[in-house]
Amino acid sequence: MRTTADPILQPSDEVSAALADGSPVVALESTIISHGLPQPRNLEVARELEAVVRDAGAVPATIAVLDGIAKIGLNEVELERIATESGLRKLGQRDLPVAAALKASGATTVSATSFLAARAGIRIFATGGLGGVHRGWTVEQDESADLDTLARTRITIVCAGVKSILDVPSTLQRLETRGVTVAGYRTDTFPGFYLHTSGEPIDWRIDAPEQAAAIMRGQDAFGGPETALIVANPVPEDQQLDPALHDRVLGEALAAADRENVTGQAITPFLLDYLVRGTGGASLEANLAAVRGNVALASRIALAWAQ
Ligand code: PSU
Ligand code: MN
Repeated sequence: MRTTADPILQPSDEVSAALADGSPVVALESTIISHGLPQPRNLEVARELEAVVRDAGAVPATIAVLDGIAKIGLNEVELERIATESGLRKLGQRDLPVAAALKASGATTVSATSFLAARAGIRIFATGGLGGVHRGWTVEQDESADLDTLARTRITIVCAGVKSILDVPSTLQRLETRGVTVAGYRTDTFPGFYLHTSGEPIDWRIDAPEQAAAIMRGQDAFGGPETALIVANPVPEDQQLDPALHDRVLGEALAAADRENVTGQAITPFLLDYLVRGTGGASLEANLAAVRGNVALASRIALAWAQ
């Protein structure tokens, strides 16, 4: 039996030390590793992303739940479990207490990772693309829990926008309604995940990591609801997925999901996997380019924030 004295939230020694002395820390999620990328590439990527953070002079904190404990910062063995263990759950924020109670293991989505990072005292988090409002939401009501968590969690999330499998304009509208701050990084339009741009305009543009840190200080100075800051960082144009190929394969993927009745938590991994296969791996390269860029930028913001 776990007693109340047992910590349910366990930062690694390295992360604890960095947080204690105010050194820059960047949170990384694990669902992208376990459910968003194919094996064996996913383990390489998990290691590579941590290396990008370290090279920038910050400490990586990959977050996951292992045997009921929310781990903030994984060691090599734990990272390998996330990448290779079969039957690993995909945990949103609402799943965390259940996983803890049942001593289950799972990868954390943006919603669960943001929540846990903020609880642990980490302010900056990098991922690929956020979840959001799904196409067909008027009927299915499928909207990622990522959005709700970002509306009540003080975290800065660097991402290449929201996944292009989603209804992007409706997602932007939800972010506006829920009061989530959005700034484009060196762009005036919202990025399109695999694509450099979604074509949707955004209101604010920043051009330096220090500006992101200044916005964060502004959030704290104003106080009020603990909302997130989304720093929307596009994949470089020369590394994006070919837009015509993207549109064609995404159309097929959406039709296949419909035909096979894929719903709920399974839909995002299904579509991403379909795109990887349908583009001969090109979507994977674009996804990775986006994530790498986001992790690098998040590290620079973490350095500016730690000043
Ligand atoms: N970014 C990626 N690949 C991913 C994800 C993000 O490049 O697989 C994951 C994140 O964990 C995000 C989740 O929270 O997809 C969204 O899932 P859903 O639509 O079921 O909320
Ligand atoms: Mn969903």
